[in-house]
Amino acid sequence: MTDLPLAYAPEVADARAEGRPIVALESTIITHGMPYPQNLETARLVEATVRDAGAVPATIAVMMGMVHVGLSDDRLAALAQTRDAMKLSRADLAVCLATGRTGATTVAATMIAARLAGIAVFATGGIGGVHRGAETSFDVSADLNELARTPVTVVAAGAKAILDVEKTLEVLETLGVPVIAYGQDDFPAFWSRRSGLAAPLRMDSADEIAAAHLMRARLGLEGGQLVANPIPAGDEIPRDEITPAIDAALGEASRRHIAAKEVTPFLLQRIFDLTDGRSLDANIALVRNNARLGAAIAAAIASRA
Ligand code: PSU
Repeated sequence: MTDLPLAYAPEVADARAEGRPIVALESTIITHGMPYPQNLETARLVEATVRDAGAVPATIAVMMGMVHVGLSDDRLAALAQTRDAMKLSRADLAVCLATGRTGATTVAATMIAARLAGIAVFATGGIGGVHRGAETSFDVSADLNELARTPVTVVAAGAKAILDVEKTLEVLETLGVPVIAYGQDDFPAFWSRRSGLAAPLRMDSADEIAAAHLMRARLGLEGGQLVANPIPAGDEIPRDEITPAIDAALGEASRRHIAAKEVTPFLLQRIFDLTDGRSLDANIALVRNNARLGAAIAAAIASRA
């Protein structure tokens, strides 16, 4: 494993050596999910949240031919201002490394990097999924396939409500991915606590989720777990309030023929504009909430391992 192109931040290297809990964090949310400077402030805040919850944060990004597992504050600040960072998934990770470009990792690429680094838990905002109209566009995020193949527990606030959440759940079921709602029966919808769709599984403690993670490894099951953690009640934008903004943004994306990797960043930006920034406040709150739960799960895995 020594010749892997991985560069560990000192605190992550120490935590690995000592078997202390680590939570992987992605970087597409920084480069493509939020505007500067809120993206940098949020990235720092999420790292601090993981530390306060007793784990070590490892923000993952590709720079200078290496997958950085844990970023120094200088590197984080540089990444947050990089306008042409690649948005990396399974398909383009190796090309970015081989050509020395700067790349931000999506859920899929962060899972790959976390597995290579021996990190069991990864916290983010919302996974990619099946886009609306996928029956004609075939636009399905590579995140779903990655959840089926790579054994990392991903904590997210469900799937972004810009997606076809029902079809996203169907595909996850087909792929054999455990979708575990945390503390409620409903699958959460990112900015809102409820999607109106039941999650296939429910768990109420980080310890049980850790036990299920370790049990999958004992059984030799490939693929990860999706833990769907609802946004805190005080921070949510209820579904009937966010829906008009989502519908307007989707209409605009279709009129402007926005496609492929551009769709999610475009919609997030438009919903930010249409809600006067309220969607960003909710996004920050839900990511921090996921970082806290991720730290608790990582701690429970470390204490059981
Ligand atoms: N969570 C957020 N904001 C984001 C993302 C997650 O709060 O921008 C990113 C993740 O990197 C995820 C990506 O993998 O959105 C999904 O992109 P796509 O729909 O193009 O697969």
